[in-house]
Amino acid sequence: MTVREYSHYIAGAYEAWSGETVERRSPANGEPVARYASGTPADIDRAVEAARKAFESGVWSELSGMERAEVLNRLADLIQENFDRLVRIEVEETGKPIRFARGDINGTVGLTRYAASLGMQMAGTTYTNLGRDRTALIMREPVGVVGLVTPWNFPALILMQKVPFALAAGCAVVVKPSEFTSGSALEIAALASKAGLPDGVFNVVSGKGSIVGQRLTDHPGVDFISFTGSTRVGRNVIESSAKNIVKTSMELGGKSANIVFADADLDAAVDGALMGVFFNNGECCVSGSRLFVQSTVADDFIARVARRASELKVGDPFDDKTDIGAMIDENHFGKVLDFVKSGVAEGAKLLTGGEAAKLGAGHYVQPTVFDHVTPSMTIFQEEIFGPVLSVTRFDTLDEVIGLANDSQYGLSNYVWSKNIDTVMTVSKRLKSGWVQANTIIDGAPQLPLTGVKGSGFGYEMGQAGFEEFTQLKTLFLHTGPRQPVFGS
Ligand code: TXE
Repeated sequence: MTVREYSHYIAGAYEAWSGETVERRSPANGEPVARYASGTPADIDRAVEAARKAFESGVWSELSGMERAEVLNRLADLIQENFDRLVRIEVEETGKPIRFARGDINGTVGLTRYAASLGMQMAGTTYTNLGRDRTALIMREPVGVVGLVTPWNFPALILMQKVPFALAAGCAVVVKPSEFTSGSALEIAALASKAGLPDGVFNVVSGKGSIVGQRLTDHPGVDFISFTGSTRVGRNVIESSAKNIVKTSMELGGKSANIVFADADLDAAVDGALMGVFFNNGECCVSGSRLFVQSTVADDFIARVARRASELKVGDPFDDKTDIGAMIDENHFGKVLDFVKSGVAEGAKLLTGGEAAKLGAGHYVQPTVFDHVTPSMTIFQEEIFGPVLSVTRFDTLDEVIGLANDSQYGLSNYVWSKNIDTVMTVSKRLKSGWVQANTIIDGAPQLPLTGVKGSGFGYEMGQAGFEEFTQLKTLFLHTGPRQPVFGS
């Protein structure tokens, strides 16, 4: 296998690099797959300067929405043309099953085309009812130079939940991708240049979070930081933003409830329970990792979930039939297994899995299901970010709302019931930015994602996600003779 090598992408080109590198080994087999420049604060400074220069020159920010949309749609075409290569990079670097990586890259195309259309409709408001000679224009402008920090679980998808929206608004961006999975960001930036994006509008600096991530979020030349990652680092980024008084958007962790009422389509809900926690190896912020099942159907339902989980295929991410691939790295793999141990030690009932799946040099975890999990247990409260399901039984609607909301997080929740009253009542009372009914981890570029509580704030995708990259300026316009205030 050839090892892909990258340096930073700044001002429309890969820079020459002779400094330290970060080596990425495939979590599936331990083989080296990529080498990135291990950036320094000076690299971030150069990238921010390039972005500032491009932004202020107007070469992108002053184009019409139509012109920006043309470039973004060409970028979407180029992503499609490079589909297989981008899918391969995602699988090599993340260890996720290839069918999910294909979904991710397809997702980036949809997000890019949707964002292009929003850019064409970027508009403000005019007030003509303020009285004679008085008009106000509320103008929507790009926020400026944007710092984007992205994680490893959906390297291309989360990148493109941000980048095309920022570009459609007229911003210039500096991206700091995860040090585990920087390949797709570095490739997509070069594709954007090929699509006609002016130099300096889309820059990528690779390297460690504590060095380049920290410098980007501390940088006084950045107007807005959009971060996706852990709550711990998110808090740190908010602290940095206080120094420079810049706006931030935080998409952090989650511990979503997946609630199954007895009157649900139970076949669909069994599949939903599996999808909820085993999709993307369980390394998913909107994972339905806490399953709540109504007692009257619980024994049979939980037995079916556990049996189906035990039949899932764990292994080679490049195999089309694989359901669960490798954990992102050895450290995270160890953390997931420690959570499993805590579940056993704290008295949850292990129904299936619970160990590493021994498959060569990769970091694989068996699909794991725990029953009789209670709110005092670690596995009920902490984001595990692996293929580990916690199951809790409930009797009444009020009881399950209390259980579901007993979490530091509030990103997404799910409810399964054929009763519209149940669905509406539960949806309204759940404390999260997103609720899905009779489906799970579904979505579309038009739908904003946001969190409450420890899951963060700010919007990603949808009209609201686009508006994050804009700001309003009010122009109050007086025409005709003006009545003096201080005499004549
Ligand atoms: O995230 P980090 P990690 C959760 C999940 C996972 C845990 C740890 O629970 O197990 O976080 O993952 C950059 N200043 N999620 O360690 O460290 C870093 O380089 C600025 C949830 O990978 O938060 C990377 O680009 N940036 C989540 C990004 O922050 C810094 C997705 C995220 O890394 C930095 C991923 C610093 N001081 C993990 N330190 C979700 N919401 O989907 C690191 N970074």
